[in-house]
Amino acid sequence: MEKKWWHQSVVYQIYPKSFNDSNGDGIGDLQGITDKLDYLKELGIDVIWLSPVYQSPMKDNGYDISDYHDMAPEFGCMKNMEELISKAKDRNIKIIMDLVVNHTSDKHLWFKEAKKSKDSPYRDYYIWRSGGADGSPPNDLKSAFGGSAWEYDETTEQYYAHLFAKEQPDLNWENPKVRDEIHKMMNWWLDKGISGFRMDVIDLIGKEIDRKITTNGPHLHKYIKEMNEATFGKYDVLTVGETWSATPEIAKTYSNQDRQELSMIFQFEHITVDWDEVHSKWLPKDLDFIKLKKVLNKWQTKLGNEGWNALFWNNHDLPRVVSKRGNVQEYRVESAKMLATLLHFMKGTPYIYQGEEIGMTNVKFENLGDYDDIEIYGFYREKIKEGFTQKKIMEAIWENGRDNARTPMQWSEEKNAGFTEGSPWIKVNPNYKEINVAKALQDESSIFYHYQKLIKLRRQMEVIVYGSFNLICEESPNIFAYTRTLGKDRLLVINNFFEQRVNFILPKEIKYDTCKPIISNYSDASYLPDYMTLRPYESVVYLLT
Ligand code: TEU
Ligand code: CA
Repeated sequence: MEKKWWHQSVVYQIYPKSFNDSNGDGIGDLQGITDKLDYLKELGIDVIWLSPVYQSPMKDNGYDISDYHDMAPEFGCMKNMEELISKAKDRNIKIIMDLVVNHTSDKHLWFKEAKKSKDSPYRDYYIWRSGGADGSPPNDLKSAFGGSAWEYDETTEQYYAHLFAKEQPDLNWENPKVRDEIHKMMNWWLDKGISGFRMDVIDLIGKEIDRKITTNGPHLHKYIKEMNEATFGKYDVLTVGETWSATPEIAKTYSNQDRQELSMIFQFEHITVDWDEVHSKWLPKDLDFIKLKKVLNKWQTKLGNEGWNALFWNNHDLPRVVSKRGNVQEYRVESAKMLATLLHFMKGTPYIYQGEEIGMTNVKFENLGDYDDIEIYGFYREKIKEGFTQKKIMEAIWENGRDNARTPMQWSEEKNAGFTEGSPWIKVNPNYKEINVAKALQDESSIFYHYQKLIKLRRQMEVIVYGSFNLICEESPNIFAYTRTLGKDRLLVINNFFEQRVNFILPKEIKYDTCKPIISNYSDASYLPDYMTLRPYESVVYLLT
């Protein structure tokens, strides 16, 4: 496997609407991001993944794009974007853009034209079908946000397909003109100096809608290969596909260097491990910890030299990990650091989602009206229809709703957490006086400095990047421990995943001459790993030689 710059990098995801508002309109913006570059430099990250900043009616906060070549005016203008790219570059920070091309907004010029008549030159940019004899939709495919995946259009008396909201019509990737337009647009952005793309639901673009095949469709890899050849293959960039349906075998088809497709993908098996078959994420089962270990172990060991992992706990669609898997009552700091260490010492490229580095938590709004997310409202409507109680639905939203990740970034204990001078588009988490960046920067034992140290260590130690992974204590119901080995260097990573104290006994086959703890989440970590009692969420990493 050829070494790449992005093997060594740490990526930071920004959700622009919620990051930092520079002009007091209550909405985060590009200038606001530029203003915080020094903060990100201090954290030490190498790459920013910007969630969509393109022109958009914002039905899905920018994942519904109406113009790929211009910025959303609430975020700023092209000059702000160019300045962000160049000021980031001055600090050695690269920018990757969100590429949302499974669908556009219904307000995109292509769709507005396509709707006008069956003869429109843009008609075949989208997926149109006639209904059944009784007027019913072409088939029973469902939208991810609730209801049918087909919307009837009066003008031409046909349905169009939308796997997400009806305002997000799916592009017809079978049309070579569509692929060509997308390639041109991607090259236009690459020429502006961006360093890659995060590809939204890219596993859907090879779909065959009539056969109800959506993920991993027969044309998928042909389209990705073609895209690589026509666009980013000529540049030294990072590409990461969002692929909810990936298994390790599938991951290799994307990220094996010999195949010339993508750098890596986001897989979600460690996220969906507790999802319920019927209600997916909304009414999860209890976590099966052994299963979680098995899943991550599988991903760590199966790719070998034929692929590369993306490592993450959080993104803009997921609840905050410290709320989900940690303990926000008594052990917020300890558990946030443990989760960070566990992830950052695995093999792959780590992604940090804004606010994760200060241990931001889920939010609990009592009124449905305080939520904004289109998915939350779709879920609410559907479950009311199914007869669920209001209480049950609200609890599901508190635990798993996407707005948990989208409350404003908590910068300080000032008004609106220092996010805006005006009134924020979504309420700030009331815990901002306790949890904020200013406070974290003043406290050398904060979660922030733990992340900073993890990033520094990755840069200093090749074993973190390339060492082989070996899970130990597999059967332990409490401990998540593993080793990483490269040449003479071996890392021993020990994490108590829970609150109960538990004994760790070093497996006999692990021998060492010298031993040095390199990072931990209690100030007085043990100096020898041979036998110890792990405290709540205790996490410690040793370098053994
Ligand atoms: O998400 C893909 C997706 O499948 C989500 O609906 C996901 O299942 C859900 O959010 C899990 O909580 C991507 C984007 O990341 C998301 O923000 C967009 O809404 C969606 O695509 C449509 O573009
Ligand atoms: Ca603003």
